[in-house]
Amino acid sequence: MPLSAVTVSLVAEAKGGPFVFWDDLPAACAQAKRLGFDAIELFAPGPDAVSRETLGKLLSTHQLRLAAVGTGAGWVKHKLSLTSPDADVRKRAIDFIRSMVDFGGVHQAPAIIGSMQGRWGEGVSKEQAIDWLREGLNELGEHARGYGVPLIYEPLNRYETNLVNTVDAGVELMESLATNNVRLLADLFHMNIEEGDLAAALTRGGRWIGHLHFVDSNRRPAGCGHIDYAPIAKSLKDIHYAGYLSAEALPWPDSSAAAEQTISAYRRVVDMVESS
Ligand code: LER
Ligand code: MN
Repeated sequence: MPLSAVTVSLVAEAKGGPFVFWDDLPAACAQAKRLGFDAIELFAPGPDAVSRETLGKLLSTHQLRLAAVGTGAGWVKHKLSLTSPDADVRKRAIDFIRSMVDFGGVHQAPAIIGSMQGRWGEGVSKEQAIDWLREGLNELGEHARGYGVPLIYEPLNRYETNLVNTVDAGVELMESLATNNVRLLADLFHMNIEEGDLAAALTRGGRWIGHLHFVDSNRRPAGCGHIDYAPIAKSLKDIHYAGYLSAEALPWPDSSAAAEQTISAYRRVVDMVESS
């Protein structure tokens, strides 16, 4: 059965982005627990944003798990990308993500590569960019293995990357890797833009789907847009999905209401999974 998670951002440069809770990690953990979430997903500025002890204590006090950690700050703060034409930038991108794998790994949480994948163009061919992306995923996927967690790779919609936009393209990339320790993130917002049929894409993604961003078509909390969750629940059952439905959604109309809306939508989806 899928588990529930809610996002918390501590990244000032990401203001306006699709994260439910902002800035105050202890308050976010208390509220996540009060509403019945299983976990939080943390978008942090870097590996030193919260000490291992502080985060461990918050998680244990509130009996929450860490679902995943985002690495997007490497892009929004430092403009690092795995496919930059500049070898030094690519190296610093790998180093940053490795430190985020360590940051999450000690709490048994995987790191997510989304915006740090970058894009091809400006002198870099698509083939070259995909080769660099593969190299990064192979190295970082093997590093994550040391913590017993996968590395999570996220296809994004066409306005955010031109590398991999769909679940099918993501599966093709996964199958071309040397490591077997990378899994796909299915973000329903990106999928709503790129997929013909969300549920069918999830079914084709099958065992490669390792994490899910639970959100609606307009990036508001699930239930506030036009995504039909019934066929999605059926697909999740068919692929035996036991990962997180993690709310990466706008804090709309505000953080508390978005979290409450998400947990009730999550419960409805779990009911649909059970009864499908
Ligand atoms: C970005 O649009 C996104 O969906 C994030 O999860 C990746 O950084
Ligand atoms: Mn996402």
